[in-house]
Parts: sequence; C-alpha cells; structure tokens
Amino acid sequence: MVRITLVEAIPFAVPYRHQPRFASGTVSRADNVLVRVHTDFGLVGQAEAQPRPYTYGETQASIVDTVGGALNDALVGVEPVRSELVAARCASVTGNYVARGAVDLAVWDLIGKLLGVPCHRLLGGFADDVAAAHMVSLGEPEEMVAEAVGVSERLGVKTFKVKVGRTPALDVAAVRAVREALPHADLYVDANRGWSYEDAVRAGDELVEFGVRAIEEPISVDDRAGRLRLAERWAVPLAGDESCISLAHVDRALDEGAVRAVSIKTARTGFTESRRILDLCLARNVAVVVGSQYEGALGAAATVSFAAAFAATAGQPAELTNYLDLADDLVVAGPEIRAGRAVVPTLPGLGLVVDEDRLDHYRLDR
Ligand code: MUC
Ligand code: MG
Repeated sequence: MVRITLVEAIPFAVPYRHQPRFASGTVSRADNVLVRVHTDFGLVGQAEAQPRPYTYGETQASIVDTVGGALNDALVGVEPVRSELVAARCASVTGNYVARGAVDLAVWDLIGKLLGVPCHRLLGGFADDVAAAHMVSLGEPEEMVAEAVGVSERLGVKTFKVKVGRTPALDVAAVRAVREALPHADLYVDANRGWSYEDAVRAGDELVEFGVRAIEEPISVDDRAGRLRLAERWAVPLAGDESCISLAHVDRALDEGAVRAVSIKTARTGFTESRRILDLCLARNVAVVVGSQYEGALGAAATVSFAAAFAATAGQPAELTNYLDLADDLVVAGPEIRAGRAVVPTLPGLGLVVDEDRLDHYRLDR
C-alpha cells in the first residue's frame, strides 16, 4: 500500500516575456508554488499553484504555509489512490482554493504515475486534443492587436478572450481593432469586475454588436441586482469566473440567475471539484469554458488534461496558450500546441517532467 509521506511547497519565481494585465491586476512575475506530494514508494506527484490575491485572497506565502502546514497534516498517511478520501481530508481546510486545487492536481498526477496512466485518461479520456483560446492582455489597442495576431500566426489560434474593464471608449476601441484585424476570430471578453454598472451597459451593448459571444464578470460580484439586469439586457451570456470559484459558489450563482456560462479552472478546483462543477452545469444545461489563471506549463497540462477528458468540454476552446507568455518555465517541455489545438500529454499523470536545474535556479527557498 502506497502512502503519502509529505506534501511539500516550493516557492519559485519565473519572469514573464509578456506580463498578463487585466482589470483587477497585473502579474509582473510568476511568483508561483510547486507542490510536491511524496510517498513511501518513491514516486512524487506535482502541480503548480498561482497566487491571485485579488481573486482569492491567497498569496505565495499563504499558499506555502497552507500546503506545507494544514494540507500536509491532512494528507500524511493517506493512500493517494483513495481520491475521495484525499478530497474529504483537504475539505477540512476551508477557503484556500488555489492551495487546495494544486494539492488535488498533484495527487492526481501521483495517481496517474502510480497506475502508469495519463490524467486525461483517468478522468474520461474523451479526446486527445482541444482547441486553444488565448487571453489578450490589456494594453493600447495596437498592442492588443499585435498580441492576438501574433498568437494567431504562431499557433493557429482562432479564439481570443480579450481583456476589457477600463473605460468603455478604450475597451470598445481595443475590441474593434482586434475584430478588424481578425475578422473571423471567435471573440469573448472579460472585464474582471472592472466596470461600473453604467460602464458595463455602455461598453457591453457595443461589444455585443461586434459579435463577442460572452461577457465575463462585467461588474462587482456583490452587485447581484446589477448582474441580473445586465444578463437580461444582453443577448450573449454573462460568464461567471470570480463568482464561480467553488462548487457552492457555482450553485449559488446559477440560482441567482445572472450567470449563463461558467468558467471552470483546474487551478482553483483541481480535478475533483472541477468535475463536480461540470456535472452541476451539465444537469442545469449551462455552458462551461475551461478557463485559465495564467498558469505555467504544469498548470496548462492540467487544463488540457481536464478539457480534453469530457465530451462537454472537449468540443470547445479552452484557455491554454498563456503559459507561453512566460520567459521560461520549470519543465523540460510544455504541452504541445499545433494548428490552434493543444494536445494532451501522453506520459503518466499530468505528463510533464520538471527540469531540476531550472527549479534550482528559480526556487526562492534556498
Ligand atoms: C481570468 O479569466 O480572469 C485573471 C486573474 C486570474 O486569476 O485569472 C485571470 C484570467
Ligand atoms: Mg475571468
């Protein structure tokens, strides 16, 4: 019987080539955490956590503390293949979504390695690849066009989530410019709660005219009445992201009625809770998008493994390309993206190999 002996949290920092910018923040450096789940069998499961204080309140320090403290205490001695026991033990720690999500992913990586099976097959294995969507950072409209066109040309990507949430005039100018440069692209937008209700009306109405197919988190998630009015106003779905950070949040958001598409992020709900969210959305006939929070390659491997695993997610674009915004990464090679599609890793677990020299170079704890 294989048992968990240690859950380790290694903080590291990798610079960006192109810094992600959105209405609620900027990621100037990937100050992330590598989670390693060790066993008495020698095999190690690993995954990456990305602190997003403006979304979850978690920091790199809090993630290191929670993973190496309470979550380690909860999991030492547990058999990793008993994934529901792992989930129940981790549920004894509330909040800390990113810390818990990464531990869940690292345990699934370990299960895959123990069984010799890629995670995407363990989850369902519906398809071997999935269309990739790219998130376009805030910038001057011409910079945003250059980013989208560059990704389209380099990777063959056809779907773009354009960041908005500034002034309606600037947002409309940016999306118009991207639309003109890529007339056939599939576009949706994400305001990361940056608009006031009035700005959302002004910007959103015009953006719907440009054919954006969803508007993610237009205003404060606390303005429930405003969100409902916007959802009723627009012909395209209001997509929930920051309002949908756990199964219970999704359940409440769907009850409230404004959210008609849900962003599922393995970075915050791992595989275990992401699957429960997907099932809830399927039961309620609500669209889902497999989303990203600017993971590195290990996180992107989790995203593609999940997105490709299910019939309900494999047929639509998942946010998968932004790990290439990093100037470097911890792994020997990231997930492959060709002709606009991300391919599932074929090695066991999450399928990526950490380059120990790079980890030594980027880790912050030595
Ligand atoms: C998104 O969809 O909002 C921005 C912050 C974060 O945590 O995720 C991103 C992308
Ligand atoms: Mg979002």
